[in-house]
Amino acid sequence: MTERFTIGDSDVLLVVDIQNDFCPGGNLAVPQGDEIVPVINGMAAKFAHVVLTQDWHPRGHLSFASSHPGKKPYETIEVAYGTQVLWPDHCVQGTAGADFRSDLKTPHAELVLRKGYHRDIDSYSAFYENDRTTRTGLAGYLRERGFRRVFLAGLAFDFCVRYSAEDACREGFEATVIEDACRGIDVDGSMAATRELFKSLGIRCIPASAIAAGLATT
Ligand code: VGL
Ligand code: ZN
Repeated sequence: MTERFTIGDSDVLLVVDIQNDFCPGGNLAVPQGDEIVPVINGMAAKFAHVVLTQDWHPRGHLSFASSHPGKKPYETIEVAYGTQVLWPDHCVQGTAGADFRSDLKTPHAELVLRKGYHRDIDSYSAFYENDRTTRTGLAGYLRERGFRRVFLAGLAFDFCVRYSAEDACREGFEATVIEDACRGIDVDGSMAATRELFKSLGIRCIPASAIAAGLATT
């Protein structure tokens, strides 16, 4: 039986990129991305503290294949900070694709953390941009708020959830991924690589059913 996690005041749910463009019908649709919204809604109600991330790119962002003549989505290029996967244009600031899904019900979310707004740096992680040195400020925020455990859910399992979980761990938080509250893209074996990485870092993957509301949130 899976261990149960009783949620209290030092726990935060990090809901990653539940935006129209990452769901069916969107520009960078994650297969079945919409299916996790009700799972997240149910789980979020058990957390007193919820933080949302929002992928938030300017037009002409370096991660867009359309910014590189002759390149197609899912090809890679070498940029100043290493290899970058090229994506269809997505989550452009102020567009409907960048909006949160209208069925996401997290009215008590305390922070919306936007990322990916530097034109020349992508940002999968909610903590560090893809140069792996520019900080988003989230670690400082979570520390100031006194959180110790970070539970992660959202899109995509093998990109933004993966890097956010890894960095939460690197920043000294206990990171746990709610696996049935995530869906992945799977570019070039990225799903399997993510599972391996989580194993090697001691990041647990648990089902949403293992989350129990504690006294603090009832
Ligand atoms: C994401 C690719 C590009 C994600 C964001 O949210 O996982 N993936 N931008
Ligand atoms: Zn993006």
